[in-house]
Amino acid sequence: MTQDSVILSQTRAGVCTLTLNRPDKLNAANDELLLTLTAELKKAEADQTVRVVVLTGAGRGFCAGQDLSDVSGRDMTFTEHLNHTYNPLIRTIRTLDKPVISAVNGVAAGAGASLALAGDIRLWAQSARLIEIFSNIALVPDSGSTWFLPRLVGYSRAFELMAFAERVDADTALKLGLCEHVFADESFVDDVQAYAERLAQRPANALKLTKQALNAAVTSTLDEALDQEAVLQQVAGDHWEHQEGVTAFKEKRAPDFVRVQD
Ligand code: T3D
Repeated sequence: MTQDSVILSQTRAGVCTLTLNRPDKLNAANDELLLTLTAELKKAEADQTVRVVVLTGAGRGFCAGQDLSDVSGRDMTFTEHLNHTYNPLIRTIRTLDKPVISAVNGVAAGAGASLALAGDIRLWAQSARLIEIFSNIALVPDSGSTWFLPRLVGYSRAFELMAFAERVDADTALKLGLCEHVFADESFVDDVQAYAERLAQRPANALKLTKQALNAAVTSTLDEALDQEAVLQQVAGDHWEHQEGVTAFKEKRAPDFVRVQD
């Protein structure tokens, strides 16, 4: 991978940072970017040294959605294109067995907004903004926005944001629950890395199962969620991490979920 790649990948202290790298276009997504990003996520999933994945953008944008200069003369329908590119990407993020942080460094528009929402955790820079911009070009929100946004802000607020393509700034995003933390622009990269490294110290197997349980629970009944928890709790309870957690509690020390191995 070179500095010219559409996705840059760097792993440090268990944190794999994948950077969308088309800064001149605010990281607008072409097929190469979308397919490479999906492949890099799968690589990070398979890499035992990676415990947390961070998605972010190079330059002043996070992702301006579909590259509009790349669509004319396309030999796929919209449906085919979404099924070929965006949908596998969003599914990969949500089913990845490691936490994915959307580190929204700048504007996130259209499918870029969906990408910003798709992370398990969303960290924003103070100057970031999110725009469900699809209606400006008379399209329907896609790449998961119709699923993510109403679950976070409610149906009517989601509809309003989509209908008017309103810009949501970082303070509003925090109030609405579109992000968990807002960091200063100047220290954003370091603050995200520090947060991700903290997350990387947590028990990886338990977080994998927690992600699985939460994703299932969002669309299940309480009964189904209780059953699912009971199954996954057995898997967690049989793992060495659980032993380490209990032993550390009894020995009155901090658990070490990284150094202790299977
Ligand atoms: O399968 C399918 O195709 C359907 C899927 C659809 C998914 C979607 O994402 S639809 C939505 C597509 N995205 C947009 O409509 C956003 C278009 N961009 C904008 O409206 C604005 O750029 C922003 C509001 C995001 C940011 O505005 P601003 O003023 O901060 O920046 P800018 O000056 O507009 O953009 C900077 C450069 O990036 C500029 O290039 P230039 O003039 O300096 O050479 C601009 O053309 C380029 N750029 C920004 N967004 C895109 C883009 N180039 C291509 N495609 C873009 N989406």
